[in-house]
Formats: sequence, C-alpha cells, structure tokens
Amino acid sequence: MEKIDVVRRILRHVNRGQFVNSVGTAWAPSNVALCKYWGKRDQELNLPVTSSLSVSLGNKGSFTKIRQQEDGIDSYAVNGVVIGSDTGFAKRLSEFLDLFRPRGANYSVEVDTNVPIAAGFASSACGFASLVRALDKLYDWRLSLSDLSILARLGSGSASRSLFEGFVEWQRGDSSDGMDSYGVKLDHIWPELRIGMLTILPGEKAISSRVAMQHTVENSSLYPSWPGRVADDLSSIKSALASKDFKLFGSTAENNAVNMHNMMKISQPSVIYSTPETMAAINRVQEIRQAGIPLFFTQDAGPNLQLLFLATDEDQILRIFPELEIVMPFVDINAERVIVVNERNIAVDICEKIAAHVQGRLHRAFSVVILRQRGSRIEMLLQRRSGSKYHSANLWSNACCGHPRPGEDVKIAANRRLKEEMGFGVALEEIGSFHYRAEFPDVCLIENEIDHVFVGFSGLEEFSFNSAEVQEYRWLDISELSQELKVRRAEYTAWLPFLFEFLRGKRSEFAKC
Ligand code: 2P0
Repeated sequence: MEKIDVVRRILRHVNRGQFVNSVGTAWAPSNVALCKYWGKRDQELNLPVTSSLSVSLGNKGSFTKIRQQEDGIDSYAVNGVVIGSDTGFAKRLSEFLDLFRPRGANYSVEVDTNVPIAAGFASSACGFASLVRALDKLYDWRLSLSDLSILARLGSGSASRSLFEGFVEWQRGDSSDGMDSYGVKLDHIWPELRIGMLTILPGEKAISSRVAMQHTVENSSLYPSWPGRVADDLSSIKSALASKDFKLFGSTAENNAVNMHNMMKISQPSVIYSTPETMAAINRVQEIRQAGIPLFFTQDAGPNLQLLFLATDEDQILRIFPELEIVMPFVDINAERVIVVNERNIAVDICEKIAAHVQGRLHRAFSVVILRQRGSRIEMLLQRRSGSKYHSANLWSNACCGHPRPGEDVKIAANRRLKEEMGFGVALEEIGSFHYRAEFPDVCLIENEIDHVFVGFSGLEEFSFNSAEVQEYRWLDISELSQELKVRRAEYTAWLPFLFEFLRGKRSEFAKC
C-alpha cells in the first residue's frame, strides 16, 4: 500500500482540494520519546515495529501557515528564511504536499519554530504535525485527531505523537494499511515534571534518524531483542506514570535510550551520535544521581540530551547545568503564549506571556480602535481596564489590545479579543504597525511590542462587555481625547499617546486633532 492510498481513504468523505479558507495556520508541540520508536515494519507508511511513548514539549514546537496558490511554484520559509527548492527539506516537504495537492496547485508554507532543525529535538515531528493541522484548516476537512495523526505519520513517524499535548502513546497497530497505528493521548498528568534541553551541538546531524534507524534494523545483532525490551519498558513507564514513581520513570526512559544507542553502536558499520561532550554530560548526570538527586537523561538520534527531573530539584540542577533550557510540559500548555519577533517582525520564538513581559522580549501585539461618527465629529471608544489586569489596571485605553497566539492570524486575534473583552464584533481594517516600549516598574514588567493597529466603525449604542477585563466604557470626541492625553495623561495607558500619534500619521480624522 502506498501513502496516497491512505490519504485517499482518510479523505474519502471530504471534498478533496475544495479550497475553503485563504490560509490554514496551526501549532503543534515537539515531543521527546521516553520509550523510543526505532525500526519500521513498513518503510513506505512509517509503520513502527513497536509502540512508543512520548511527552510533548510544552512551548517548544512549530507553527505552520499554508496558502494554496494557483500558479507559480511552491515556496517555503523557516523562521523568515526562504528555503531553496533544491534542499532536502524542500524536497521532503514538496513530496508530502503532493499527497494533498489539487492538480496544478502550489503552496506557500511558512514555518516558525523554536526547535533547532534536525538536531535531534524532533523538529520533523512538530513540523509535520503542524502542517497536517494547517492543511485541515485550509481545506476545512475537520478530521479526527487520530486521522490527522495517521497523516502526520506519513510525513515522519514521530509526528504521529505531536498531535497531542502531555503523554502520548503511538500504537504500533497490526493492520498492513496502518489505519490502527496512530497517537493516543494518555490521561496522566505530571505538573512537576521538567525536561532540560541540553544542547551539545546545535547544527544538523550527520546521519538522519531515518537512515540510522533502517541501518540498525538491518545490521545490528541486538535488534532482534529490541521489541521485547520496548514492551517491558512501555509497561514500566505506564506503571510509573500511574504511581508517579519518578525513579522508575526516569531509569526506564534512560535505559531505553541507552539500549537504542548501544544497538546503533554495535551495528556494522557503527553509528555513533554521541560526542565526547555528550559522554561527559552523561557522566555528570550519573554523578549527580549518585549524590542523591533523581536526575535522568534520554537521548534521541543526535548528540544532545534531554534531562528528566522534578521541579523540586530544578534550582540545584540549573546550578550544575546553567545552560539548560527548561521545558515544563504540563505547565506551559496552560499558559498564554506570545509570539516573540525580531525587529523585522518575523517570528523567532514562542514565550509564555508573563515571562515575555518580565524579560521585555519584543513580541507581536495588536490594538483595536473603534470609531463612530457623530455629525461632523468622530468619537473613539475607550475602555477602563479592570482593576485585576496584570498591568495598567484601572486606566483608560482604546477598545481593546492583545497578543495573537502562536499560529493565529493577527486580524483573527484582534476580532477574537474584541468579542472577548467588549462583547461585539465589527469589520476591522489593519492600518499598519508601530514599535512601542514602556516599563512598568511597579509590577516589574516591560512592554516591548510591535503593535498592529486595527480600525473599525461601530454604531452600537449598547453592548455587554466582559467585567473581568473592563470596568466601564465611554465614547470620547477624538479632539477632546487629544487634549486629555496632554492634561490627564496619568489616567490613560502608556501606549495610548503612542497609538494616537500613530493614528495622526495614518488617518485624516486624527491628523486634524
Ligand atoms: C522517537 N526518533 O521515538 C525516535 C527516537 C529519534 C530517536 O522518531 O523516518 O524522524 O520520519 O519516521 O520520526 C526520529 O525519527 O523518523 C524518531 P521517520 P523520525 O522519537
């Protein structure tokens, strides 16, 4: 059976190629396997020899934006850098998209990721998972997560697990078409679990996991015992999850990774991903454990390590590995995330909202300005922020402000937030963006954002705003507002004068004020 047969089967009830939305955007987390997928029973369909079990990496992942274009060629960009069509990355993506491409159609794909590409941090997993989710939105297929997981698997095996947050088991399945081989989210949550990403070499690895995996299956004398070991490891990890036995959890995951690397090492010729620095870090982990701190590691197909530990030991471990990037798989997923950008407004990272404001990281935001005409006068809708807002509480400001979520179009986010805060929607037009930075020493926060400005007109007399966000509202003539910002600036948010100045440069009504 070929990939295209699986795609046809999954899409048989939907209108294939019916172009529904102008763009599909979606987020998927990366994942790290605690019990590894290493070996395929079907190479074409990426069907595994064994089941595997992973945990998704909270804020680490990719968001993908895909558009269909009727002529020209496919275009691909990662973190704002265009990827040439002759690269391995482009060829792999193009081949995958051929499975979905209506005749004559091409795609533009933009990927923003905070996972190093091909360095053993599962960039292909979140890449293919976010791509199939984005396609699902583009074509409005509304597929189930298990069908999306099967489609993601066709791109990369481990991507089948990246459709879900938390712990995920990718079931091996028995059928030759793989319709029973997909990711299943496990119920266990472990908020105290921490994963430390220890980057030893950030670049691309010399041997792809795909090649190394097949080489191990064909040339390692240890491979025949692998499926039995995995079955034991899976059952140990599941019972560790059920009883929150961290030592059993960590030691099983570590052993599983060591066995995977040993199989590669004794294959002919040998495949070795570890560098002397990897070995030194592994020794360090073992020393720390001997000193009584429950610290374990796992290692994918690369020289980098993922350290496994609990929140209580975080400070001590950070003192020993200060370069560690810590992921909180069950905390980050509940947090609000913002899109960190560079000065050209290209997404470069994803960050928890408060952390971004504490560190003053430049991020993407929006401001919505709602106007109404009263005779020859123009009035602007102002809201007084609730007393419980994390900054600028009780101050008057424009109709609403906010941050687009990773993968979310800014205009869609502006509409969403207007409804959430003010309780109504209206057609919005983006008139540009400006950079704004302000410090709020009373709450130790820094606003540093590229603010996209949206303007809409509304004649609504009454609407029910959200009292958790807003205390009251009023309409104010924009000439009066201009005066107010001069004489009573302390009653208004720090960004409103900047926004007003920006509007003056963009719209004739404001230029006169
Ligand atoms: C895993 N890895 O379970 C294992 C452990 C790396 C080490 O799955 O050929 O890119 O695309 O299905 O998913 C990496 O291999 O391989 C991987 P393909 P994939 O996470």
